[in-house]
Amino acid sequence: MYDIDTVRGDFPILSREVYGRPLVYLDNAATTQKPRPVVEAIEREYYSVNANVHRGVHYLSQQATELHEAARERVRAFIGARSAAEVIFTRGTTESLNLVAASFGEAFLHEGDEIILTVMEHHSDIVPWQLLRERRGVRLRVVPMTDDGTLDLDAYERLFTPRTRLVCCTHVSNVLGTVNPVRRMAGMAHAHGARFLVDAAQSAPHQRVDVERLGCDFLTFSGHKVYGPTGIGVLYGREELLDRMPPYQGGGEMIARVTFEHTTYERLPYKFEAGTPDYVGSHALAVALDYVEALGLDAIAAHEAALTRHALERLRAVPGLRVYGSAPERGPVIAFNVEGIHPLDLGTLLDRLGIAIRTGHHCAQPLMGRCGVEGMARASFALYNTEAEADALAEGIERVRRMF
Ligand code: C6P
Repeated sequence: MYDIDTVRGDFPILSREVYGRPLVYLDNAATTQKPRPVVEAIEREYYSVNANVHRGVHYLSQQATELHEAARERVRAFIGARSAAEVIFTRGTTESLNLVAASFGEAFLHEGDEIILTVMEHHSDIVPWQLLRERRGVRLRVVPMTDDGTLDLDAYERLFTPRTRLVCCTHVSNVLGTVNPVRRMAGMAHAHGARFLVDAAQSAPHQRVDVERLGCDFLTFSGHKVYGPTGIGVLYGREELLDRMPPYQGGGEMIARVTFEHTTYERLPYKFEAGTPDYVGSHALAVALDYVEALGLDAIAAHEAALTRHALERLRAVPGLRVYGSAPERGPVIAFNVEGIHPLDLGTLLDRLGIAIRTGHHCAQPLMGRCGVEGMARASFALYNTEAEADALAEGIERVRRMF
């Protein structure tokens, strides 16, 4: 187990106050705070290396390019991809998913083809497929879940038809915390000749995501949820698929040769990276991954699991509080409502106590519908949270309850 005080010392923002109270930051599923090495890496690169990548013959450009490509290799190792050509830098999970929808859709999907999603997908893994449905006439089918927040795998199996081409599934639900059995689900998809995409936005910060072990064809995650900067994210794709997919956007970086009559494209991964990339962000993301790996993903997972157990125990003891989702395997996310209190009021009043949680539909309105609510409150934990903070949350909720 790592030393939590030392860890917290790496995150200056955790020692600030809001409304004169110590900050209790429990909105980590939305975005995580940044450790010093990440912020310092950004400062260092802008102050001493900054130059555009892949273009210049000059020293700084070459150095910036080396950092950017080293970051790609860092990500490759982090997700266990076979080749750095399979790692595409994007703006985040949302852009990664839109890229797959546009480009895989263009290359492989035709009218009447089917895509399977799950009822617990984030809007980022729903709307791009609906846009594709409008363009291409594909059909969307949805895996239901049982009342405890577990995907119904029998129903999943029954959704496959000879027209199923792709399955897209979140690894960990950003609302229920459910860890979905994506390895098994990928195997089932492959048995039906379909491809499998894992949205790892909520898993990459908390557990090892190894693309070979998971057996997925695509995987997406966001830098800002894994202690890196905003504006950088990753799309992993199998090389043989990416090779057959057309570019997503056109511009500099992604071309081999341009004439007005005809353009040829760069090799992977550059074919999918039009324009100046966020080379400072990629380097800072690599530093964030170094940070996480230095602490150890297993140690982080153990810390967060113990914390989530403790928080669940405390929250379940609050009268009138209902936790959504009780899947046996869960990530450090707890969504709940308290009888008689609107989640927005709860969030606003907790904020006055210095406690930051998220409230609303969590960009998962179909899931809200399945749970029969408009919105929920949600606490989500990270590697720097403590049992004392979970206690502060439970006590804060009790205090708000007494006001109603
Ligand atoms: N969920 C949350 O508070 P972006 O915004 O592109 O970095 O990530 C989108 C996204 C995709 N999939 C899942 C499972 C997610 O949880 C998210 C982001 C945040 O739950 C913001 S809505």
